[in-house]
Amino acid sequence: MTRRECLAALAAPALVSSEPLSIENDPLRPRYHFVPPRNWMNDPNGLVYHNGLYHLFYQYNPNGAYWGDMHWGHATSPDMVHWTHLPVALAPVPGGPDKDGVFSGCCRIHNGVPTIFYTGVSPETQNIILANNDLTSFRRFPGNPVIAYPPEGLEVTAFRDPCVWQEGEDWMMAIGSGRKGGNGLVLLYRSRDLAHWQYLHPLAESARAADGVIWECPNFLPLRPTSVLIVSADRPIRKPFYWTGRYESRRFEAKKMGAIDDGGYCYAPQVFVDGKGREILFGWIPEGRTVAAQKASGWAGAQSIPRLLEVSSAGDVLMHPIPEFEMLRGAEVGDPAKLRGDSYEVAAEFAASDFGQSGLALRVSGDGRLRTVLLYDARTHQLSLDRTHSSDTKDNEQDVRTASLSLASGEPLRLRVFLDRSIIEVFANDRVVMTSRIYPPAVACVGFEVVNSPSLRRFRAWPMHSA
Ligand code: DQQ
Repeated sequence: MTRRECLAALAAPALVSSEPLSIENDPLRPRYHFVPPRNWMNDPNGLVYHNGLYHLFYQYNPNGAYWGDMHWGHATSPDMVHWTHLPVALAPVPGGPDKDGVFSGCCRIHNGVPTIFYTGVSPETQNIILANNDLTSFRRFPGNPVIAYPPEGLEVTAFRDPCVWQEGEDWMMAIGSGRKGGNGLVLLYRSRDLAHWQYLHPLAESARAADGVIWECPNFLPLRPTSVLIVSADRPIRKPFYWTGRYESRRFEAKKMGAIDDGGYCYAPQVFVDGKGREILFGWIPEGRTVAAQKASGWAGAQSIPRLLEVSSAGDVLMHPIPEFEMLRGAEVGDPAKLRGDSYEVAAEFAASDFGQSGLALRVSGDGRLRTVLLYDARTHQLSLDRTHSSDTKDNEQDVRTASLSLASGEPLRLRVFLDRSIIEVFANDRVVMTSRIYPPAVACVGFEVVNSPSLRRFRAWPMHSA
């Protein structure tokens, strides 16, 4: 090897190898976001903190890296950062109310017993499972399905994804739905004993088809003084939204609407209360490449960095990456010119008053041709994530996504960016989040640049260790 070849080899990431591509050495597979050992994953399910451990269940296809034959995968963690994979928790039971799939749902602790509420597909019905104390064995409730049909007289396009909470002596359940020929809808039920459920009325309903003809995976947080409803709007868009408003006498008066994520790659989020009493959101990060590429890679889907939710006095939902992820930070890099790689966190602050467009370019190729660009335009108040030159192949989704972000007078632009090989998660001023996927050639694209560096006021970065 010549000295030049030797230096080139040292500068390149360790993944340059002649080994055949496998899940273990796949340079696009995230290193610190949760991913199952193999195959397809979508929605987070049954999030719960019990007996000192976090349990993450998830929609899982054990047959391959494509959607279908829905099971619940399972993992546990002491900190929501490091996970231990456990055997598949729930599988469809032939002849049962979930024979065609165990769809999404939640887990609550009822009289000390972890109790799972989920949608069985046969078609869609609501069902209950009781788990043992460490959530490793599961007993189906003999009275399943506890809700066998949508409300009488209501023609719906979906009836799934129960979200359950307690109100005094009553249990409440919100179910994702949509009116046939109409718009997204969340149905509200109540029960005293979990076995018998009475339909009350819609908890919320979309006024326009543009906000989704089906509202999947509702999450309702009956907080005081401001309650939060989150839904994943399906068709014509696929996007999670929130509404904040007042919840009185079991009626929700929605006042303000906002996006949970504007990047296009966070869907079906689920919120739960963690061991510290915090409201935490996990979202499914889908792939942005062809099904053939997913199948070839042997895995598809990741979970977002858990987000800590907060409702501002103005009724906005603020989102922060949980501080636990800071434990993965390596040695700090203070000079942007020295940052390289495919896996890091950046915290950058730009002065708002003296710039037009500012931002960051990630995964830049040696020749500068390939790059993913995050840009804020102070004149249009738009944050944009440009993937049109993220990779060479047209097999990957390539577009520019934008989000509105108005800064108050004197407020700097504060960006927290988490890059994890093919995942980018951007938190801007804690009120806009954009999650995206990119598939650049691994070795070539490890460069980083600041766009309009004179406006940069603070910069810190850390390579991230694998979780
Ligand atoms: N995913 C599940 C459904 C849910 C959808 C099926 C949202 O329960 O509505 O895999 O991604």
